Amino acid sequence: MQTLHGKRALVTGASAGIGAATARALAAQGAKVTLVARRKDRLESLAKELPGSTIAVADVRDAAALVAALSGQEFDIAVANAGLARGTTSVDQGDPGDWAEMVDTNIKGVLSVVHAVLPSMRKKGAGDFVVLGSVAGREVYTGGAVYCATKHAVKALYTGLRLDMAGSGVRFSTVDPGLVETEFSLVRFRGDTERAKKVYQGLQCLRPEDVADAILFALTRPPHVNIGEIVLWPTHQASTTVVHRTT
Ligand code: 8X3
Repeated sequence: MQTLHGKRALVTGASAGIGAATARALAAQGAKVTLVARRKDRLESLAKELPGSTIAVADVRDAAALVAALSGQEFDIAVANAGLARGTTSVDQGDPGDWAEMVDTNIKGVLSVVHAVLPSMRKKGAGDFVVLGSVAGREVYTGGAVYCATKHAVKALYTGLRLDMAGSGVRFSTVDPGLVETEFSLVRFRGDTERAKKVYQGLQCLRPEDVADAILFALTRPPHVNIGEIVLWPTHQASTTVVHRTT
């Protein structure tokens, strides 16, 4: 097992959910974490908890802004976590604004991290690049066409990065969770708490910490081992549409 002590890590979408849990897990292992998100107040309060961490307020949809916010920093680890879903309407009735937000955040957001960190990792001949995929990148469900398309794209980017960077010394991983209880559904349903609650009702979902734990597993393998793909489900979720609920 590799130690993360003193490693410089970047986590996007660090203000909540899987991103915040990952930042905590990395910091607990001694990494110095740069927390990236749009919500400065949330980043500041998390940074207070995590010794050695710094914040970079940026929207991952803007690659130039992310590079500027990181002001020439180099990283050993990057976790491209920022992502979101909007709505579950049939694709023919979808809102182009929602599509743009999902495509720009979920796909371009990963590319922004690529742009900001990979050149220096390649130069160094080492690094860990983790993308947050989803089981939605492996299946498509009714009402999820565009979100699922973005997560399929994330999987394609992960595969393409491995191919393009073969021999570089950089390891690539995709961590693809099923239902995780976070603000994800609240964001998807634009603050409709009742609707968001129903997604998780009667099911012991994954916790953000479970996903952070999977990321940590990949990052702490010996240098010759690249954990490529981790898919994790709640025990009572068999597919994106088959979920056993107790109520
Ligand atoms: C989130 C999982 O099944 O809600 O990426 O799309 S799902």
